[in-house]
Amino acid sequence: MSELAITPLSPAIGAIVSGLSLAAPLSDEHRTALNDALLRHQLLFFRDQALTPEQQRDFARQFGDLHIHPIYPNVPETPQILVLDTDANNLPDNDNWHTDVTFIPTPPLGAVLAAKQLPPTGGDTLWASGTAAYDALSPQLQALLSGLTATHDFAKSFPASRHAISAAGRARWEATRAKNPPLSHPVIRTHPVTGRRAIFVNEGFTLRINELPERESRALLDFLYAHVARPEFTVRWRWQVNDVAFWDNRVTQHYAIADYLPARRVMHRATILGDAPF
Ligand SMILES: O=C(O)CCC(=O)C(=O)O
Ligand SMILES: [Fe+2]
Repeated sequence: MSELAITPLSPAIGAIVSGLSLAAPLSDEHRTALNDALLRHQLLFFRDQALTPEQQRDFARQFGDLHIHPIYPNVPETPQILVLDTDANNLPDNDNWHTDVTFIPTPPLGAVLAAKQLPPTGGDTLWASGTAAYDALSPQLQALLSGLTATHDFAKSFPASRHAISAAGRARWEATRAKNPPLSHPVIRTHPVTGRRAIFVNEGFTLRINELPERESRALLDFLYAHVARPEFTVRWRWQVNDVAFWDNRVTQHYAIADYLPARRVMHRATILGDAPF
């Protein structure tokens, strides 16, 4: 068995893993080691992984069942692989802090993102640790937040104005809307494995804190969004082609910087289903 080297990128979040090809099935030892590293660092990077869509799907599947995104396009023969192919004609829309797919009752456990084509410069991605951000709050605010729930809505990040233009787009959007009515998640979630607590509201999908008047909800959400994004809790990744990122989506948020237009940037994502937040 090859030796894995795991090099942290910051105290709060992120590590680089070397000594492993993701293209072949993992040994039990390597799968366990990656799982442990993911729980510890919340975000893992791998260099020089020229994965086919099938290999990326099969890698991700070793950690759980995969989600098929209702709106984003996918690789037709491998629908579990979502394609983010952006340029001046298809503008990026992930330049906001978000946790993926919190508009379903069981948001993803994690995601595996591969860089396929990159702009000459720009197009970095940032991640933030919701546990580090939670830990840094005062006990008083932690206690206040712990009893609260928030509404999340798919349409906040996938508005009809962008996704319901063509007839086919409108039909898909309407069906997705009907299947995914706004729902509630706890504002603070407990990681099901580590037991650590994390801020679990995000600018991408969260509409409001249910138990508070709108003005208080707005002020508190704005504070939490700014707090999670403090540099102390984040890491910024400068991609190379064939880099792969694997993040724990239960306790992190991310932001894809949209500074590279009109150049093109192509990413492939596999999304691993999770369980109901508590
Ligand atoms: O393109 C990126 O770097 C990340 C996009 C994103 O938000 C995602 O893949 O979930
Ligand atoms: Fe995302």
